[in-house]
Amino acid sequence: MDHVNEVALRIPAVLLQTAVTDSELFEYVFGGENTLLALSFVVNIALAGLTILGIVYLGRNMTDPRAKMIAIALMLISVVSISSYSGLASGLTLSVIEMPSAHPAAGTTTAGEDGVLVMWGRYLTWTFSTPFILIALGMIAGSNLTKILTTCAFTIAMCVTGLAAALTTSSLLLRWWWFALGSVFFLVIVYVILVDWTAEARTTGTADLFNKLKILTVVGWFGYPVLWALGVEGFAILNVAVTSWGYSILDIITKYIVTFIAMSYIATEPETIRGGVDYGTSLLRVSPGDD
Ligand code: RET
Repeated sequence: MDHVNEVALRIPAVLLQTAVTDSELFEYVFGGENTLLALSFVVNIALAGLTILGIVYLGRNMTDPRAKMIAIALMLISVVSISSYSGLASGLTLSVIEMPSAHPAAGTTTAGEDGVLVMWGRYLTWTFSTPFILIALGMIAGSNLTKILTTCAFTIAMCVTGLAAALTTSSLLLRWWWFALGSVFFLVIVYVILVDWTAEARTTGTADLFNKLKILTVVGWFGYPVLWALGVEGFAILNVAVTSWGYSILDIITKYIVTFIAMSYIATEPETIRGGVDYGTSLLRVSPGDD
């Protein structure tokens, strides 16, 4: 029984490494001393909202189901984003976490607690936003379901390992091990984009658009692991506000700019994008001559 009590007492300590509450974190971000950090969240909430409205406006006359599906995938990127940044701004997906003793940021205090501010909500929500970027890109290239789902699965794996890297406190080596695993998963995605989809887009006739999106995506996406390594989670060369702005700027490029470039092409429903009225139908159509 004593053992059970002991375990029960330890659970909250393990789950809540920190005693800082959501409202204290909210106060820390919006209390006036971290305006830069607060702005990195607020600007993205506004941009995600504007992007959703922009898609609705640009897509108002669309009729083709395939073109619409790409537009919906693009919209979902910003739907996830606005929710993600709301989570960060409210303090819900922020934590103060003590780094392992060998970590360069070990011994730091944040909001009166030992530890660094970890924006773990970012890694969690990329798990949901990045698949929509890849669905849109893969469909624009005219790729097949196998390749699109492969990249989706690998991006989910990459983001979850990034989350694990950020939250691991037991060992510095394990933090970098997670990071290395995530980087390998990332290379699978880069390969599919640069090799398979580039070739497919040429055949489909969307190479012009795809190549623009590809450069923004591949270059932009490489920025994330670099920031992770330079920021508080990694070598702690950049402070939290600069790291956060780094991610926010990368998000602006890889999400909103990519969305508007793609949307302005798709909204005109060119032949290369259209799937026809029956595209993806769930109804088995029987023609009159069949009976
Ligand atoms: C992590 C750490 C583990 C190794 C690698 C990473 C890559 C992250 C990337 C994120 C892209 C996010 C986007 C979000 C848009 O909503 C997880 C930082 C390689 C590429 C595009």
